[in-house]
Amino acid sequence: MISAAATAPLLSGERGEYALANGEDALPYLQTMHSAANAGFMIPEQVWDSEEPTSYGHELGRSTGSASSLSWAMAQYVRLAAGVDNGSPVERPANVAARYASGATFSTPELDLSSPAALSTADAASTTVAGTTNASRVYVSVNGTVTEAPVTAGADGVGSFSLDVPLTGAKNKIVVAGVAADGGTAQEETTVLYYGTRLGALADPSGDDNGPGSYTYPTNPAYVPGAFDLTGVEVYDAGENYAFVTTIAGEVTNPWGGQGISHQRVNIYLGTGAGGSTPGLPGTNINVEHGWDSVIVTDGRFDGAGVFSPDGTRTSAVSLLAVPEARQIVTRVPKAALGSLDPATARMSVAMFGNAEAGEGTGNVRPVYDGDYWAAGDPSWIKEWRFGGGAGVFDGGLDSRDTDTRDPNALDVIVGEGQSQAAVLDWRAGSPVVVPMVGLTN
Ligand SMILES: [Ca+2]
Ligand SMILES: [Ca+2]
Ligand SMILES: [Ca+2]
Repeated sequence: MISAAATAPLLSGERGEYALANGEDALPYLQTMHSAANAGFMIPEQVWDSEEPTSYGHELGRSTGSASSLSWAMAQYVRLAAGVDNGSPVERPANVAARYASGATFSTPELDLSSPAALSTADAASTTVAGTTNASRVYVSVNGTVTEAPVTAGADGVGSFSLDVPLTGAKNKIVVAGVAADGGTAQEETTVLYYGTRLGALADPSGDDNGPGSYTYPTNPAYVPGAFDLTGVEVYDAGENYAFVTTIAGEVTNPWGGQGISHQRVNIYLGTGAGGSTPGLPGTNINVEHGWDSVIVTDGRFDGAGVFSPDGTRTSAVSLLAVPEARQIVTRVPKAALGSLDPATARMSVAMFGNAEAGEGTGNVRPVYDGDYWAAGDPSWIKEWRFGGGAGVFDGGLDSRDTDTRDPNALDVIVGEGQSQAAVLDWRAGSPVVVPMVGLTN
């Protein structure tokens, strides 16, 4: 609200009330507010507080063009005028005065949380909040619902508490407050995640978000390091849904206002492991090791997310939840959308792409271009907005926008035990490359 060279008249009113409460003359503050009013006696939100001329024509002590009148400022003027007339502020909330104006100081109790661990994922819809404190009372809030946790007295006045609390969402904010006998307080906060019953996970190393070893990110700073670096996928049974939790090494950012995410496009292909190598979705430039029945697409933009069948039909919507604190992207998939496939026993291929707008590449997948072409940056937007280190150059006449689609557009994939991603994604050795199907482990 207050910029470098503008000031808020209403704050003069607050200063005036402070002066009044200290037995000082508050009239100059009232006059300062009065002077800021415009020709219609309306007090603005901000006035210019500098002699420097501006291209906007602002004048010292006059409105910057902000809200006039600002009802908050007008009300403050009336409060101060009434206070000056009264000889003291006309309103002083008793609880606030008792806390801050009595001169009393309060103790800050010790409060240590031993459980739950910050950003841990609970394996049931409840968690135990436990710790030690010398406070006389402890309150636990989960997503705003408050319960008192009984404190058991211990040696040296340090007691303990332990309370099982229900987790009511995926992301559960837990606030623990300790209240000392004199009313002093201490507070601790933590977040616990809950996605359902864990079915298993796939792990991936960090630092391999370079496809076959040569791929580079677009240079625009929106593409933060690690944005396409898979570190794992965990799968949870959540009643009507499965939750597929993709974790990345970089920050989960959303600069373009997507549904939780702006950059990533994750494909998780599911099948029974039967059949031979089968093409992935158009634009991916990959094959999947075996036949697949469904692919879960996680993408925050252009209505790109959903469950798709091999013929490209969207068979189900999915819901996305970004959990930046834990670098997670959660995709909830209705169980019915996967038919008889059970993720606990299915085989799956996981691949990370950069998403694209219509017209940037086939199937909302961002293309990868030749390394030298990309590095030359001609035209300059190629380097800024596309991936390099692959094959081909931009051609606006092609649906793929790419003269060579032998190279996979995947930045990172999950490979099996003993396999090398660099070898798996090496299109020069054979194209299309074949991404392995793997099963969940615990
Ligand atoms: Ca990785
Ligand atoms: Ca290419
Ligand atoms: Ca990998």
